[in-house]
Amino acid sequence: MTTRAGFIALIGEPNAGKSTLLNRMVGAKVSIVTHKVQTTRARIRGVAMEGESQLVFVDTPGLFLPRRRLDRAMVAAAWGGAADADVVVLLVEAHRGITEGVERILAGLEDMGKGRCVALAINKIDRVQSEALLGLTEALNARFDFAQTFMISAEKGYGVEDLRRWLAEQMPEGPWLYPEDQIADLPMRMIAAEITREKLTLRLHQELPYQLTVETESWEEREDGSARIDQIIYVARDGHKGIILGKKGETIKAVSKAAREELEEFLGRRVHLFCQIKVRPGWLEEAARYSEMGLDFKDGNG
Ligand SMILES: Nc1nc2c(ncn2[C@@H]2O[C@H](COP(=O)(O)OP(=O)(O)OP(=O)(O)O)[C@@H](O)[C@H]2O)c(=O)[nH]1
Ligand SMILES: [Mg+2]
Repeated sequence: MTTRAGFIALIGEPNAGKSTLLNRMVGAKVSIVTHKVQTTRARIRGVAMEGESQLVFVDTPGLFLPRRRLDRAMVAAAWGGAADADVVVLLVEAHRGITEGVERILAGLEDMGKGRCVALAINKIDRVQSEALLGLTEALNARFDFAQTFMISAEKGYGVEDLRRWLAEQMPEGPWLYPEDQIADLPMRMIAAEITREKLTLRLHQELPYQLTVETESWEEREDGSARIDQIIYVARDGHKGIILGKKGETIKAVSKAAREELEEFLGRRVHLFCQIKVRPGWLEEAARYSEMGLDFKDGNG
């Protein structure tokens, strides 16, 4: 049997459903998902097997017009993921169609040059009438030379099998890149930090989720089989600390509980999770914070 293996970058506007698709392909939640834009911050790899093909999916941050250093580093990571991939899958939201943001991404794909295999996945088809999809498919294919078009719902799973089978055929021949049973290529400490960041993002309003970062400070394996995990939530302002704590510490308590429960399910054992909030006005300009997130600090230079 000839084996195949390669990288597939999932790109698109923030909120297009890239992380949802990655998780569905992998069959486990390795990348966090929220209803808010700019959830994913770094490239996250998930591994799936399809017959003799190994598909390494690269989830990327959404592509948008960056303003801050963090935004620029995120967008650079996304384009970097696309440049390194064997196949690029562009996700476009069915109900939003060709937005300004999609136009900008198409221009970026043109700039990447010909010869790259780019597929189109119109996502969230569960949200529209099927008649609307034909027009959108035609309009997008008139704008860019896609190798193939798929209509999917990453959330409901529609069309995902077809996409996976097609991707498997596109992978170059070669040995598998990861052990057959590996599903993610992300340190556990980072997955743990991401889970806490997801719970914070789901609970906090407006800009606050974009002004914080979570790091796993220590991870201790205990004799009784449980793990003690200590995390730091960095915020930029004193007032933010109060909001995250909540009345009588209720907010942070609820966040830690939700994160701990998910971690326990993921790890299949007991977890003791301790989250501490630190006010650090300059964290968005600190190189160490970026490497913890898996981003290149220099990419954020304006
Ligand atoms: N109705 C519907 N919602 C979806 C579908 N796929 C994803 N979503 C929702 O869209 C929202 C964003 O999904 P994500 O997977 O976090 O999107 P993303 O592209 O990774 O977003 P960023 O990381 O911010 O760039 C979540 O609320 C998902 O549940 C789908 O097929 N149908
Ligand atoms: Mg994402």
